[in-house]
Formats: sequence, structure tokens, C-alpha cells
Amino acid sequence: MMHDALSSSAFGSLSLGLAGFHEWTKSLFFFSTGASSQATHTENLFMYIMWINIVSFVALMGLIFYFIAKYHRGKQSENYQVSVQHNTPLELAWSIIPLIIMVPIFYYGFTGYLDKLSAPADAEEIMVSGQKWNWTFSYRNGAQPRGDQVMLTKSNYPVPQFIVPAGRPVKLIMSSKDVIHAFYIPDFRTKMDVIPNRYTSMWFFPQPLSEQDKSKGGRLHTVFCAEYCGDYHSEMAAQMKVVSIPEFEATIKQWTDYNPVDDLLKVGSMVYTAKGCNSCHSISGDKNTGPTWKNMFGDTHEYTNGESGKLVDENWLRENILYSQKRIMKGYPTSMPNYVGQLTPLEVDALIWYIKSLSDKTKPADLEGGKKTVKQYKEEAKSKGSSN
Ligand code: HEC
Ligand SMILES: [Cu+2]
Repeated sequence: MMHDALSSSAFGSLSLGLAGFHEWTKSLFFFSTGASSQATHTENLFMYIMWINIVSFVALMGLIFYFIAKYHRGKQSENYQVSVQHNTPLELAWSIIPLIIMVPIFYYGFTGYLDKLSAPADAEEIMVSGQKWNWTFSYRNGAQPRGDQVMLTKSNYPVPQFIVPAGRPVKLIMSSKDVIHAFYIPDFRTKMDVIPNRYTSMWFFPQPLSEQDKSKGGRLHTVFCAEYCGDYHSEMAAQMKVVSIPEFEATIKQWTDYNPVDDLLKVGSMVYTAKGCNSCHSISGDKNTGPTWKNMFGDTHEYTNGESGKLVDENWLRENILYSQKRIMKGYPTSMPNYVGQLTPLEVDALIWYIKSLSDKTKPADLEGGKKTVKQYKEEAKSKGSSN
């Protein structure tokens, strides 16, 4: 009895000390606490490999210096020892001991990987699409993020914010529209390639919200693209917000449509990121894959089919957004997709107002129509007998 109590308390404080030490060393390598349930698995495996490295480095360097001291030629006569041919115990030892040390890396690496691949059946599925240089998201009810634009970096490159439910498994089904990207959530210690013409998936279990998270309305995590994909690769990011399940449900319901009190200009700026136009068009004047939207309205465009001096007005915008492939601007690639069937009439109108507002040629009075709210727009559309 006494012996038991003694040994278990000694062991208890030893393991507590070890656990504390483990947490402390972990904090030297990870700049945030792992915010998904599988993060700990990755962290522990990382630390295991780290300790193997540290111990073998010290052992190896120690042996090198020991051998230098012990076997250096010095004043000895040239009485070399003949090279040893075999030493079976030694050879067995250097095969078996590393094997025992390495097998856990394989075992935990492989089971952890399999676990990250196979999501629970009740996981919340979110479609993720990568393209140069933006992420777009779509929920099970067809909703797309409608949040405000988020600026993560100092440049003028807004990134989307999307939401995931806290305490419910989340599965991302991912694909790329162009080159290989990778969806990387450092706080979750998880990353997966996003590949054209194929779906890859990953899942995670966002940790429940703390009281502090709740007071802030959710917890934010940053997502990066982790596969070099061109000029604006470093701007290809997203912000993930972990929210409560009721808030998640309410928000994706709201995101299936635009807020009735928002005006068309605001909707246009949301469509710009939600539909990924921002991945090819800047609003700052910088040239990207496509022409900047700054001062596009009222400008004239030249096309590879010989059409030239075409004035960019509302109708021209509408036609060339919906049927982009009909004509290609000189000096640009053919990569803009046709958007017919992809955008609602409301979204097209809102985009046109938004592009119009970005031009110096537009006078404030010309923008009155863009101040119409979504509600007014829909009522007008109804009275004209067309659906939105
Ligand atoms: C994959 C890159 C890409 C995406 C995404 C993209 N565009 Fe483009 N866009 C281009 C390129 C390249 C051009 C110039 C070549 C051309 O005329 O198609 C262009 C041209 C345009 C033009 C000028 C068309 C003309 O003929 O004068 C407009 C307007 C435009 N895009 C609007 C949009 C809108 C709105 C979206 C989002 C709904 C969007 N683009 C998404 C690449 C893109
Ligand atoms: Cu990328």
C-alpha cells in the first residue's frame, strides 16, 4: 500500500514535470496553440522527431570529439590497427535500435494521415476552390461567404472570410481551377494539396469556443496557400472564423442571399471577392492576370479579334462579363471564364455599379442608381415582371 502510494506520487510528479516540460518545449516551436482536436497528434509527432534529432546530434558530436581525442595519431608510432571486418553485435545494434526509434514515426505518421483523410460521416462539408490567387467557398445550401472584405496584408489585396462551426467536424472538399495550390491552416497543423481536375479533402474538428472567443463573436484563424503558385502566391490567403453551431446555421442561411438593406455598390464589392474576380482583377490600378478595374469604366478597349476603340459602358461590361470568351483584350491571356449562368442578374448589375464607381470618369451623381438597396432592386424587378 505504502509502496504503491509512494511510487505513484513520485511517478505522478515526474510525469507532470515531463508534461510541463513537453508543453514548454512545444511552445518554442509552435507560435499558437493547436486549435483543432488533431493538432496535438501532429505536435507530438513533431516533438518526437525533434528530440531524436537533438539526442542524435549530441551523441554524434560527442562521439566525434571523443574519437578525435582517443584515436588521434599524436606521438604514437605508426602502428595502425588492421581494419575490423565484422562485428555482428554492433551491426545488429545499429540496425535494431534505430528501427525501434523510427517505427513509431511511420506508425503515428501514417495513422495520423489516414485519420486526417477519412472524415466522420456527420461532418459539415464545405467546397473549397483555389485559383490564382484566391480561395472561394461554398456551403451545403449553396451559400457563399458574404462577409466584409478582410485585409490581412499591407497590400491592397482583400481576402475572403469564411466560417466553420465550433465543436462539429468539418470536411473540406477541395479542387483547383488552374495550378496546384495547398490549403494550409497553421493553427490546426494541417495542410492539403489542392489540385486541378481532382478532388482532395481534409477534415478537422475545431476546438469549442472559449468564453473569451464567444465575447469576440468567434475565433479567427489564418489560412495560407502553401504551394508556390505565381506572382501573388503570398497574398493567396483566407480568414477562417470559428463560430457557434447556431450562428453557423443562421449565417449560411443568410449568405444564400444578400442583405436586403445593402446597396448595389456594396453587393458589387462583395461579389468581387465572393466570386473570385479579385484573383485576377485589382481595384488599385495594378495590372494582374486581367486588367485592373480602376478607371476601366469609360475607357476604350482593344481586342485580339481586331475590334478596337470600344467604349466600356454598362452594356459592354455586361456582355463581356457574361460572355468573356467572345472577345479577348489585347495583351491579356484568355483565362477569364464565361460567367453566364454563374451570376444572378442582381450580381451582374451590382458588379457593373461597383466597376463604375471605381472610375475617375464617373461623377458622384452618376452613382445614384448604385445606392438602390437589394430590397428596392428586387421590388422593381418584380414589378417589371422578371425575377431577380
Ligand atoms: C482567371 C482570371 C479571371 C477571373 C477570375 C476574372 N477575370 Fe475578368 N478578365 C480576365 C482577363 C485575363 C481579362 C482580359 C482578357 C479578356 O478580355 O477576356 C479580363 C477582362 C475582364 C473585363 C473586360 C472585358 C472586356 O472585354 O473589355 C471585365 C469587365 C472583367 N474581366 C470582369 C470580371 C468579373 C466581373 C469577374 C468576376 C465575376 C472576372 N472578371 C473574373 C481574367 C479574369
Ligand atoms: Cu496558391
